[in-house]
Amino acid sequence: MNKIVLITGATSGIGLVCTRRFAANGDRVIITGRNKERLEEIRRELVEKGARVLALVFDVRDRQQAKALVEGLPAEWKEVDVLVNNAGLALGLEAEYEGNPEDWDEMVDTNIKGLLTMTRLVVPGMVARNRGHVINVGSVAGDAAYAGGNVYCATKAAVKALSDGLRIDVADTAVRVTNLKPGLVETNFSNVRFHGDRERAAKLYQGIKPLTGDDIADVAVYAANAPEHVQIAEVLILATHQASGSVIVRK
Ligand code: NDP
Ligand code: 8X3
Repeated sequence: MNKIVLITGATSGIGLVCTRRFAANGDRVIITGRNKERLEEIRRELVEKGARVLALVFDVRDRQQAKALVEGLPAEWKEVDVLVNNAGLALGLEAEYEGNPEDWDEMVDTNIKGLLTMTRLVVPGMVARNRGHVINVGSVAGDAAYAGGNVYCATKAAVKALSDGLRIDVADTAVRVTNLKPGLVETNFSNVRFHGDRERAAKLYQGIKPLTGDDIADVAVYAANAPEHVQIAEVLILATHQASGSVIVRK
């Protein structure tokens, strides 16, 4: 059955590929992000291919704006079936005692509080309809800290706890909760992490074949289309030569 899928951070990387894949599947997609022009380009590209796409421009850290836009969805877009909580970022790779408090705030506000805001806005409708699916993009970084990962790893450990907590809270309904935990995926992630130092970012993906957004979207689309009695609760997806957050074999 075709679904309504709301994806945060749909302008780049994993969120963008998930958008394309769900749209190609015939699902209606609500794409959200901060970059109005990019969202409009993506919307137009997909609509030209026959997809049904609605764009909402907001920062997940802005709770009032998120609330106004989600509550103001047109009636035919209101019944969101799948929420992909993807918007997120890492900033810096410094030791915890040398980190930048502004970077900490942005990671916590986006990766934890933004995800919670979206969950709070969308899941009550799912519970009322006794139908729905929340796909949180966690990370291998949430399984164990790695050098310099400190606050980012903590935010992704929080995504694990929030996914597990929500799964308990909706266990008496047909709503499903998935925590997708990718390892190294080549996206804009490391450019953002290193504040635009593209050379440093590129080095991370040298000597190893990293995952792509498609590898993650494969699992998201599979989980969203699994039979109703099947809940893909948590998936760790790693490149073949990555064994954990800190063990990556480059050749
Ligand atoms: P990208 O940088 O390519 O994409 C991140 C997306 O999140 C962008 O669309 C970005 O929008 C959006 N975003 C960031 N902050 C906000 C905000 N405050 N409000 C709304 N949107 C925001 O990285 P990825 O695709 O790799 O990252 C997607 C998710 O995957 C993140 O949660 C990340 O932690 C997670 N992840 C990534 C891995 C990787 O190796 N790449 C591995 C494991 C998990 P904008 O362009 O406006 O900044
Ligand atoms: C992104 C993967 O290993 O760079 O969450 O933290 S990692």
